Amino acid sequence: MTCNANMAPTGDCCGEWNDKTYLGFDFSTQQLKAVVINENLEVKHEVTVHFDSELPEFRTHGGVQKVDNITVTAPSIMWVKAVDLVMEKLKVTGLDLSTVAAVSGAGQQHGSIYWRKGAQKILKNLHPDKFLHEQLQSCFSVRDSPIWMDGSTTTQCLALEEALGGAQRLAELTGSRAYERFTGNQIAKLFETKPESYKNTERVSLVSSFAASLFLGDYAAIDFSDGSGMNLLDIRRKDWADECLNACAPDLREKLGKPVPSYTVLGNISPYYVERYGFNEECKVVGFTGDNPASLAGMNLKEGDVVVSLGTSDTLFLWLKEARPDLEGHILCNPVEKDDYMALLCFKNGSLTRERIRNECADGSWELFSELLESTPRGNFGNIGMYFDLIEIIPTVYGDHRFNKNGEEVSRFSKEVEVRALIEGQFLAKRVHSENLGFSVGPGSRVLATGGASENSAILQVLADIFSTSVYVQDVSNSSALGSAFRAKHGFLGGDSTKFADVINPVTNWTLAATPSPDAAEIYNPMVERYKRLEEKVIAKHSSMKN
Ligand code: ADP
Ligand code: XUL
Repeated sequence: MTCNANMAPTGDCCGEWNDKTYLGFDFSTQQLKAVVINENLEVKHEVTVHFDSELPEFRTHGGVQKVDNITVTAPSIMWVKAVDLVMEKLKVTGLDLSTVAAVSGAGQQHGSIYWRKGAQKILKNLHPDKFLHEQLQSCFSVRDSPIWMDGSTTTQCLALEEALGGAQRLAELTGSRAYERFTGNQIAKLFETKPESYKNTERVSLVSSFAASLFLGDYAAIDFSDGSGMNLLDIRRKDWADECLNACAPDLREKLGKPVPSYTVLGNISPYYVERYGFNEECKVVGFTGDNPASLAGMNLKEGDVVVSLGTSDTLFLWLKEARPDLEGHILCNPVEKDDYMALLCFKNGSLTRERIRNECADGSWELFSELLESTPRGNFGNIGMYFDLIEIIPTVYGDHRFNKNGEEVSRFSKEVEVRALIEGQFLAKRVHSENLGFSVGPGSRVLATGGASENSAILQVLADIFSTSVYVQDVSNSSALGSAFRAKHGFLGGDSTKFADVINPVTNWTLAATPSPDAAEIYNPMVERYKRLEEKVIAKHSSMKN
């Protein structure tokens, strides 16, 4: 009997698959991560490929190339080479790849890859005796993919909002007003500035659907959830909005392909992996999605939970039953329940800014950084700082701004005050902007922390204090790759017909990491108000510099 993705994987249908495993990837900004789980959702293997250090030939810094202050890209072929490397590493773990029943994955959101005419044919005919990167070298009509950190499409954003009758209308339709990093605006810029490259493009992928294509050996569909980060998808009808497509570039519907629910089984894994790595030919490829949606899937949320992800970007998100888009923040289709949504706030200056201040104040050591943070009192003697290495998303401001207890701008803080000002400033901003959107973290709710910096307990203490609520972490801080492995199993079991919550029901892997200090609310409630006023000052200063 052949194994069918829509059948429950009992021993009858998959006799040879008694010890099934599921493989989840995360093509994040700085690295490619892979997580393997077993039927009981226990993590059996984790491997990573760090772009800067393991693929130095691409000369990335933090996984990206900063072309100028606003233009940020990553070489598409670097991600392909990372797949070659990650597969070799998975082999070395001793994992029997024939046990993998399904593969899924996540990608940094918004980034776009431009496959040149003829690339599909190459993808469909991969030779198992060669690395992928040797074969796909010439498949891109644009060598460097614009990524989520890019802020170079303001002109296109204004044009899109105008074409749609205003920012609110665009937000109502697509879940967000126009944002520079959103893919429709990036495509519009390519069409305007490099029309030949656009013309030579057979397919535009997101990082997620691009990565899925590498496993499928064919162009993979964009999923609804990551597709919601493009300013192109009607998030209620779940189809491309023609008004948006037409405002961005010609023939776009054809170049994007039909979007699908995130849990769709896209097909069997490419014969390339069967022959080269010994995968089962029935292994399924389940739709890949964005890293934030995949992270939501990895976290087994309860009503009222707020996730704070502290990766390269800092994000804050929660599960929503209904979509009520606003001018700030994003509403995305939910990656696991087709009628639900998720709300997302993204802050560009996350871990890389923390690393900069760590290098300036703590000799590059997280340990020393944490000691400095803990050596200063909550409220930081009234000092407040805001640090933006790249133009921030909310609000669109830039540079370092330090204020003393009287609200006067100062040029320097001592090292320990600087470290606390950075961490408090970052979390005050998250609280202010999430409250602006109407998310209130009450006593009954939990903050769930994930991402690289969630390993730092001193940072989590500040988070608990500023939100006045307990903070929990998972055993695996890498919730996007884990969520992708869960989604692989969900898709394998039939996606639409199987409730995701039932698939991940056994998972209760949350540990209490920090509880708010007794005086936290008394200190931080007034500080939130001060932060709002100081942020307005910074916004005013920024706009007077622009004019
Ligand atoms: P991404 O998924 O965006 O590539 P990660 O979630 O893997 O990013 O987070 C990577 C970041 O985690 C690094 O840039 C680093 O700054 C941060 N990080 C790792 N360990 C610590 C720590 N102990 N304290 C604070 N930040 C940390
Ligand atoms: C979300 C966003 C980032 C990227 C990279 O809107 O731009 O979080 O997904 O992680």
